[in-house]
Amino acid sequence: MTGIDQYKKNKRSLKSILLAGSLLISGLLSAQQPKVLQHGAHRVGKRTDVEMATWRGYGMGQFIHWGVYSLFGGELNGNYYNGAAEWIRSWKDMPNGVYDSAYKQFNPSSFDATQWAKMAKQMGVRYVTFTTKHHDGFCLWPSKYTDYTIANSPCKKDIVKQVVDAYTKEGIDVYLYFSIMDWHNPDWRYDLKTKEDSVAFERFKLFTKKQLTELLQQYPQTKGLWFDGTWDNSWKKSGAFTDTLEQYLKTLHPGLIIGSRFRADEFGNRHVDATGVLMGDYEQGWERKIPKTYADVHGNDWDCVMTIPENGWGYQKKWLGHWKTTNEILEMTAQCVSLGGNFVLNFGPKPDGTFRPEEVEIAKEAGEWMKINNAAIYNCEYAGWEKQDWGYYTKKTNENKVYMIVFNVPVSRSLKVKPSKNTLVDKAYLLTAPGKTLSLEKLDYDASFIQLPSAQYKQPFVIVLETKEGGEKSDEQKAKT
Ligand code: FHN
Repeated sequence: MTGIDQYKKNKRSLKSILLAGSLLISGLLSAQQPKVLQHGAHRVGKRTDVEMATWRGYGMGQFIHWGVYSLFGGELNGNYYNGAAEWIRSWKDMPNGVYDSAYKQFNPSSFDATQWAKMAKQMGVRYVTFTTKHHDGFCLWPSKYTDYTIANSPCKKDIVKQVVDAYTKEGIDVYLYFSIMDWHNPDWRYDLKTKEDSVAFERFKLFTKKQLTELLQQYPQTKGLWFDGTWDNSWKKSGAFTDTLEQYLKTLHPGLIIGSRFRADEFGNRHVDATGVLMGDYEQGWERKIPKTYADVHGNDWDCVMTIPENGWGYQKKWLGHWKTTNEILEMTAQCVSLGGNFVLNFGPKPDGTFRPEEVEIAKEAGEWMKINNAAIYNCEYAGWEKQDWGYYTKKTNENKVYMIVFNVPVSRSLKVKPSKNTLVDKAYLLTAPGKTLSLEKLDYDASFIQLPSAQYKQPFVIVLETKEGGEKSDEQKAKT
């Protein structure tokens, strides 16, 4: 290489270093100066009011999907729909008009909202989310703004009112599910590509506002709205409207809780705005999945909604494949609460208004467990302790109590307990035997073993750890090898 070549090479590398440096600096600067959004999140961090504190403490909830789709139960002419049964209207084999006139057969002769609410109460759920209108657009309340409602079915009863009243009477808080996407309304658009689309969608937005206002005015006990069907471009292009509407609904109904599925910002971002802040009172993206670690929830409130079969929210005549056992459901509940979230289990009542026997059984078994162990689920939060293989820690909010919800007993019966920094375990005992202290065998770093009494552990169980502040942490003693 000549001296000139060497000089050019050095110049080139200097240039690329300078370019990389300036890109880095401008990147850092723009990261420090978030975009100013007009319709982004209006709060950073969790809500601190009493309504949200109640929501946070629920632990376990129930979801109910019920509507015209239940009549089909995922079946059309002997074929089973290979997808969620409540989507059957969109099945290519569904003849035009068949679904939309099926409501004329919706007559749930055995529907008894009080029985539903009592089953939920016995199961131990503390809130319910009920489908007032799913994607098919059929309203389970007699809405003034469309004819496609329960009032025009042979049922005629205001189902939403009955559910709201019955659950409220049992002390279970009610949240109303509402699909923005509405396959029945001619003004609904997936996207806004023409002037005509925009004009129709303006009408649709007004219709939506009126229906939501109607729901909140007719069912004032409602604690929150659970939105769905907000993923299409038409809604994403309506960021300003979603923002104004959310604020309007909250003014109408102070304390109202709305998750992150509702809003879009002015750039069409959903859930999280262009600056990375959650839009909504809690993260609503955990559908049929649970975060693995606390870091995954980004400091937000959240809940997980889960089906009993693998997929399918509305009634399915046949549950194909695996469906969850009560112990799996309890484990998911424990996992969610241990990561600071609520767990919500879905039920899909039959067209006659009764639940399938599997659902009744799960509600009963889960309730029996919750009756004994609910202290580890209600008003509990992330404990901040290192997860161990035996199960999940939950911490009672504002108390010095940590619960171990044990699902896997090792053959040694030794359960490792490793508290968070500056926390010591004062006392350990089984939730069912508070008078009998379990001894803690100290390990040579800041952990202990609890040796379980010899017994057959057939069900998940709870150990209470009374804690106190203190204890300097030492690093795990590693042998020098
Ligand atoms: O498409 C719906 C589905 O049918 C069901 O209602 C679930 C419940 O979370 N939400 C939608 C998919 O995200």
